[in-house]
Amino acid sequence: MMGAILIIGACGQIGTELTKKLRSIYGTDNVIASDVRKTDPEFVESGPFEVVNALDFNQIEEVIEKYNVTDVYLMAALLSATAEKNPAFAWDLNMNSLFHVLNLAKAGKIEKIFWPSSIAVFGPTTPKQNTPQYTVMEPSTVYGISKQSGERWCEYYHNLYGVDVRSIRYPGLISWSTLPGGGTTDYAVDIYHKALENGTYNCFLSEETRLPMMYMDDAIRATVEIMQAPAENIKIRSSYNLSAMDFTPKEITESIKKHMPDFTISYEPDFRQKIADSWPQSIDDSSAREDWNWKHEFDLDAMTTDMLEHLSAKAE
Ligand code: AKB
Repeated sequence: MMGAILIIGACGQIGTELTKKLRSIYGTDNVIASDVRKTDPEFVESGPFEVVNALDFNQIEEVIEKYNVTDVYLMAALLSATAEKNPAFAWDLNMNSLFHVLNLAKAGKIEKIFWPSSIAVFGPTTPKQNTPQYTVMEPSTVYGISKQSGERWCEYYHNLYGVDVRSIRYPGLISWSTLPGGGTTDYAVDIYHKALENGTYNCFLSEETRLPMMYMDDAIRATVEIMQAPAENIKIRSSYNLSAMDFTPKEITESIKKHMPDFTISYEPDFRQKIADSWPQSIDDSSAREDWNWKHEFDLDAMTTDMLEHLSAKAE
């Protein structure tokens, strides 16, 4: 029988939304949010919350025992841009937090794990268009190397120890309610904020940089759906390609201009350009669509309408 759910890294961009969604499905008291520190007091007080350092095995184990946790969502990680600035810590956090939960599952203390991977597992030698599920993978960022290694370990723990671990390669994620931190795709969130605040945006990627992206509503639904799918449907135990849309800074600008004709953009590529250039431009996610019926809902224009509506309402 399913016990409580623990979200590690619940205060981050995905964790915050995921906590709300899982609480609406399974009940507030059954979903334990945790993070290395208490951030937004409103969020922290909205349900059970524990301070947990994802690098501390004993802390994770104590919370699991305290709440009779069966399902863990490990969302704590350093993203691509931040990881390049602190490679040793990124490797430590991204790998050892994963080993902790995999080992807890191996020991029979938890039943199911969600662990996010990323399009960053691909690299400059990967086919860029419609990147297949199985292809050349030579990531050139610390973040990508950690995610690719993590995928291998997930599959290994599943094959050797029967650990029920499920994973998605998230593209860039865009949401109105929570800000991202330290990613290369973050411009696609910031641009909406700056459009409403200043009517102009200075982009750190060049205008033709095409990247795979997804609206947060779709990403959260995918996460819930892969975890709810019968175990036999999850045929890939490394991580699933997942896709919704792909666009360039120029195209997102055009989409915003449909609502705000005076909006302007300038371009000043920085170190993140090289990271973006090493990633796929679009993703083939037919395995996710076949195995557990994945279907996206939001395209670029639908996302822009929803983002601008919510951000304008929030500002009032
Ligand atoms: C990042 O830009 O680092 C992340 C990702 C694509 O995993 N959003």
